[in-house]
Amino acid sequence: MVKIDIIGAPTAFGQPKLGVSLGPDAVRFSGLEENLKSLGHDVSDLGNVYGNYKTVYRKDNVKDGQGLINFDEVRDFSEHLSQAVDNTLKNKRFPFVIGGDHSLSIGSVSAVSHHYSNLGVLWIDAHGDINSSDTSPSGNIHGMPLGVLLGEGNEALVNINHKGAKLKHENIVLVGVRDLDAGEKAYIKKHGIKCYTMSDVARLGLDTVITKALKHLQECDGIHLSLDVDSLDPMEMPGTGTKVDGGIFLSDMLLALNILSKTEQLVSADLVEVNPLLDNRNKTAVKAVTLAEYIFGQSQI
Ligand code: HAR
Ligand code: MN
Ligand code: MN
Ligand code: MN
Repeated sequence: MVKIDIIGAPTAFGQPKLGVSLGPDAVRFSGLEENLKSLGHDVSDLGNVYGNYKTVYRKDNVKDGQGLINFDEVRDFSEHLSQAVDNTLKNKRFPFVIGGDHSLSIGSVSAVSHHYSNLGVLWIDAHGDINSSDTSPSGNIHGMPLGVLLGEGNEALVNINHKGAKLKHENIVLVGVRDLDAGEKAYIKKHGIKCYTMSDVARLGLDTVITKALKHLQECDGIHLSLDVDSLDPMEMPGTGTKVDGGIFLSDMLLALNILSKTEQLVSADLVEVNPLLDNRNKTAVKAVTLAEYIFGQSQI
């Protein structure tokens, strides 16, 4: 039995497409809390986190001097989310953060890293999200959370929750990536970051990849899962903002999550980038709930 706090993180400030701020409610309305409860967990939905701004999105996405889009809003939201995640961990509960765009992981992981000094992160995504304000081609902060958490680029983002880098390069594993910018490729190579691309997944199988990833993180005192729904194939998950063909299929992902759910090291998770306005009859949110069930131990028999 896991004591789970569902934390809605409806931020859309990290990217330009409207609708991802509706993600948490679409996932709730698809049965998230009820289904996790019926697996035997103690589940509490804490509602959504909001920052000091009146909205969680902007129609005009404004670049600041450093080329960061909606920087003030992202920083503010991240601080608020990190406080919520901190509280959940202080209460000895599992923060399950539902997005919202992937910039939210700056706030969630920053808080988790304050409680685990050797935190590992399993980042399942079509993208690397390891740009910084220096390397980003777009200025969209949802392409930068891992860069920020590694201490790169804009200092105010790096210092969210507490000062300095939150993760070690050797404690990250990327899985499912198939759309990396040139700067991201160079950074991953330079720092020797463990990265299983979609080609690796095709060759080895996702179950083997996850088993290898867990082996890589075996010395970590906790593991955070950051699951971007665009890691799955767009045929499975149409309701997301940056689709990339050639992704993971649901059956393979469920098998991998089943393996992951068995490790005692898993301490927190994000499920991000569900955008109901881009979806086909809410099927992305419905499948997101299935992913959630498997993260918390659902199996097929
Ligand atoms: N790498 C590109 C950028 O930094 C696109 C990032 C898209 N990111 C996400 N999150 N959807 O995974 O702008
Ligand atoms: Mn992402
Ligand atoms: Mn803290
Ligand atoms: Mn992505």
